[in-house]
Amino acid sequence: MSLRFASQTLRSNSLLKKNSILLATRSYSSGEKTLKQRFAELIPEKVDQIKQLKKDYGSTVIGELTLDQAYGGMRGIKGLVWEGSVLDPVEGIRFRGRTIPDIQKELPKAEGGSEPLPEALFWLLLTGEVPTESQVKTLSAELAARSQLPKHVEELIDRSPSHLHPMAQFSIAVTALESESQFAKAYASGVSKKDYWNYTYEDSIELLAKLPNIAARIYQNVFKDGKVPSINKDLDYGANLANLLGYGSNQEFVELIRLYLTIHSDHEGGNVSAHTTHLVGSALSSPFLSLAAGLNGLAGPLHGRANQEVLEWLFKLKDDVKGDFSKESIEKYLWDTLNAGRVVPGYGHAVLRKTDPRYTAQREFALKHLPDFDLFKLVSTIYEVAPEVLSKHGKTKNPWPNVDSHSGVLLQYYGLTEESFYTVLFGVSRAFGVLPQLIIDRAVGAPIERPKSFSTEKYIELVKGLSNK
Ligand SMILES: CC(C)(COP(=O)(O)OP(=O)(O)OC[C@H]1O[C@@H](n2cnc3c(N)ncnc32)[C@H](O)[C@@H]1OP(=O)(O)O)[C@@H](O)C(=O)NCCC(=O)NCCS
Ligand SMILES: *[C@@H]1O[C@H](CO)[C@@H](O)[C@H](O)[C@H]1NC(C)=O
Ligand SMILES: CC(=O)N[C@H]1CO[C@H](CO)[C@@H](O)[C@@H]1O
Repeated sequence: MSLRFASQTLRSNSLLKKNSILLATRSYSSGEKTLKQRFAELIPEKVDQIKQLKKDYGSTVIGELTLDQAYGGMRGIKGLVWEGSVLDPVEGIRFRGRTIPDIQKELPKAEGGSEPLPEALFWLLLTGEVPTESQVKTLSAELAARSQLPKHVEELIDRSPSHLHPMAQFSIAVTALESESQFAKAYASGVSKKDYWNYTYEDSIELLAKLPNIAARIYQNVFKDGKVPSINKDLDYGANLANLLGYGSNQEFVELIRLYLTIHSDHEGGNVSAHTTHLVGSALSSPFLSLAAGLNGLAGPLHGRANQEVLEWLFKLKDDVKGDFSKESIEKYLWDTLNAGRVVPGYGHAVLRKTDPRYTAQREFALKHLPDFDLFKLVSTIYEVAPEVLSKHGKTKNPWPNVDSHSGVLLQYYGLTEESFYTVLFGVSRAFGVLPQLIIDRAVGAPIERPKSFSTEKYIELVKGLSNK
């Protein structure tokens, strides 16, 4: 064993010890199972279920594949496994079988709050079970306790120039957390495959715990005076994030953040950010490296950045109609957009074929808390007009609004007006959706991912051969 290797192993052992002591004290404080204990109990069932399924149906044909799909962004090809959520074109997303209204009703809430706690959703996505209030409290406390950033990560963020897009800073900071990876250390010390999930779990919690400090440090550096408040160990995740951003004194905003983090978390496994995180993880890169890769995808304008674009479009509309917010005037603006060959941002979807329930949840939040806000009224009028215009236009398969057409307006109302930061909030939320699958992947021994590719010449050969038959 080389010296470097030996010292790495030594360090990792002491780290692990420190951590298991922490966990032991924590499970003392509540008689109930911790998330990690509950997940450990559930794994064997899942492993057996998959083993049996493969044994019984392993060679069953589950779909066909056309050449168009190979060239068309692989739409509709079944080839990924994702336990947390399934998207129905009409009904929208279900998290472990539950719709958004279901989880708003069933998941534990903060005292006095009415929106679900995102850490409760994390529990649900990982186990399929709704946690009790005290189980969520224990998880919130653990996340707060592990929130502090290593010095070198703080320094990296502080040294980033303010013209570097917040998403690029976010990705750099998450990548640099690799120094803390228990998974990387455990792997290097040669732990058994069946223990991979244990360290993936620890890294995932560590990562989630540190995201509020990363996001807030970027926000405060780029847009404010660079001072980041401290985490309050008695608060839930959403309340802490709101505090760190500087909006924690407004309880409505805190509620919005809880809702926002919950509904932006997961939208099946084929989404760029979800798929990328899962793919990079399949090479046994740590959760830090895997999530950072996913965040780089989320930064793209066709994906997470669309919420920024909706807002820019709305502001232009506002200028353009000069105070005339009648349906007629908005209808004209919509046609102007379409006739200029541009898309109506926030409308349309690759899979959905009706109003996105994530849009509806945000609309209901607005109706409750900000019914008279002019930007909200504008968004509402567009909702009355746009589907008909888009249907008449006849191109899009889905004339209904998606999640991004509403999220920015809510943040604007509470004064978080810096659009270029919005995708960072989206990224914090996405971590709640993609990390559970990463833990499950390691627990069930998911292999490295490696689909088959051909060159165009090879595809020509293939289709000619097939159509001659
Ligand atoms: C979400 C989106 C990328 C899905 O793309 P898709 O799966 O290719 O959508 P469709 O199959 O319905 O597209 C068919 C046609 O309708 C057009 N179309 C789709 N949504 C449209 C919209 N909101 N406004 C105008 N035209 C639209 C497409 O550009 C495409 O035109 P083309 O044939 O000239 O290329 C697309 O609807 C879009 O660009 N929406 C606006 C941006 C947005 O809101 N993004 C956030 C996504 S959550
Ligand atoms: C995870 O690893 C630690 C350190 O090796 C060990 O103490 C703990 O028992 C493991 N937990 C599980 C659930 O395997
Ligand atoms: C194609 C697809 O499913 N796109 C989704 C990817 O993720 C964003 C954020 O959840 C969704 O809004 C898109 O609909």
